[in-house]
Amino acid sequence: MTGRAMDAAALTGSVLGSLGVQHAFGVVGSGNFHVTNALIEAGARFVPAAHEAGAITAADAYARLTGRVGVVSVHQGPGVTNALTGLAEAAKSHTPLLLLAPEATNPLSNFAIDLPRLAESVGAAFHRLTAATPVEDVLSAWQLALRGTVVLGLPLDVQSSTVPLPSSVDLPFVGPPAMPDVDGLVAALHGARRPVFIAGRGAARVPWSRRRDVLTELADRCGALLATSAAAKGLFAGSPWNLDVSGGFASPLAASLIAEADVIVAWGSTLNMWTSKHGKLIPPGATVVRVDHDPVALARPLIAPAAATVEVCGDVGAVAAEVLAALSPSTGHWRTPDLAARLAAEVRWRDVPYADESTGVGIDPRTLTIALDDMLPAERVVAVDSGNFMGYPSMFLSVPDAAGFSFTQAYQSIGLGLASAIGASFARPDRLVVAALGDGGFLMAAAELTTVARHSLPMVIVVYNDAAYGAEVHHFGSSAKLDTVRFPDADIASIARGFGCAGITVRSPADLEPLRDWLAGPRETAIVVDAKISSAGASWWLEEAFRGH
Ligand SMILES: Cc1ncc(C[n+]2csc(CCOP(=O)(O)OP(=O)(O)O)c2C)c(N)n1
Ligand SMILES: [Mg+2]
Repeated sequence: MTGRAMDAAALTGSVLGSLGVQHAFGVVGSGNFHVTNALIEAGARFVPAAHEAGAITAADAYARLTGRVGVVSVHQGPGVTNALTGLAEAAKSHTPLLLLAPEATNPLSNFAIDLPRLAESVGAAFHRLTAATPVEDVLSAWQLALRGTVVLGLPLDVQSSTVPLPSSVDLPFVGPPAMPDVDGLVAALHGARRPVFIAGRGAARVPWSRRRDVLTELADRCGALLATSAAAKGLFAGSPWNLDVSGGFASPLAASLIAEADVIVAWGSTLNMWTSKHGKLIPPGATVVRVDHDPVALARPLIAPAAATVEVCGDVGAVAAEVLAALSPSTGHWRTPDLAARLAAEVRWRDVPYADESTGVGIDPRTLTIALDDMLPAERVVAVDSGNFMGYPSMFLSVPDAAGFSFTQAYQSIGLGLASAIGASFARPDRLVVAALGDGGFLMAAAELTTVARHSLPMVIVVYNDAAYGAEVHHFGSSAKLDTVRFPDADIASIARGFGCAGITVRSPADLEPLRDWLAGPRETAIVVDAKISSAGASWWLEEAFRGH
């Protein structure tokens, strides 16, 4: 910051720049023109998106994968409301995210909306820039954003007012939380014969490597098997005791082992209906311990009755380290050589035998995904949209670690996957980003191919194309009138080429050869794989989810 006075818009951008913002995503209009330019001047790279929905979801994924606050800059009124679905997803995922939202505070303005209530309605915090204390306002919003999703209202009149620069700023000091009582957890693990750890979003937050290490060590100490929620997929990748995802995406062996647990410790996971398979993976005789830094998460009732429950409110890594120090090694556990061999042979979905339903016109999505798993480099980030197809990439593609998976599914919106992959590309330029989308979700967000092409993002975009809103087709069944959810086939490869990406059509594994060529380099543009899939029936995880509703 230089000079002794500047307008509040420039000051806002400058303060954010000095906080170390490296990337900001958005769509520029008159209301955020100055603040965005000030951010750029302060050193941030601005990524213009085609639509605010894309901008905010890219920032959300960027934040999840880097641990930095995702910064989004939009125009007032429609710019903000266009970002609303992504804002809800971020808020429900507790993503550290700051939405710079210009405000027309004159109620007679055609742009006027009730921004505080709008933010509140989707679970985001709200803070407003004032002319009196602009630096404190930005810093307070930033502090809030380090812990969750925040809308920073930037009233247009405040933005243009000249504000003095303060010589110093006082902010409250937030100390580390006190260590909770871990005796109940130590006792549960001490007596456990078949413990299972299920790590969720709270454990997989960046920086997750220390949490992963201490959880793995603690699991070794007490002989626990390791699993994650879908959102935390990859956290225990490489461990011979990794069961991968718990819940509807669990392989038969993983599900049967979790259902045999006598102690389940949920680390930063609420064990919601997805992770617990509607409670079926919580054995009635088990003790369930939930460890979470968020008291609100712990206050949620457990989805199924358990023999005993313990709640520990504290940082997952710190609690695990405390328990590790207190727990003596266990003798009676289920980590036998026999189980290790079974896990190595059967726990991955791709090793479970199936009857290939490829028809020549459409490829079996399992066959497609296994072929992709073989072809794509291991160092990858997989971003998955929502829909009937979503289990295939989540279950049949492996990822190297928790930074290898971007799962924007807390609000169950379709259409977020492509933007999530865009954010991942900026977060992890060192990895190949793979977007896995349904045709419906792709077409909802296809405008963001402009962003992909504009930034020459070398990603692989796989569209599981069944020419339908497959989830809805399967939800209502063949007896229903389904004209509203079935469509003529769209030539998505041509659409992709129109945006300047490469596009290929795939009906059999042999059709993937151009992808192999593309992977060999130089990967100058993204490649879109329009995979025409055979889809005789609903995916088994979805059938189960529908039964559960
Ligand atoms: C924004 C939004 N609109 C509508 C829905 C309802 N919905 C859930 S799944 C789905 C179909 C998705 O179709 P597609 O992306 O092709 O995936 P598929 O189910 O066919 O695999 C729809 C419309 C939703 N979840 N989100
Ligand atoms: Mg579809």
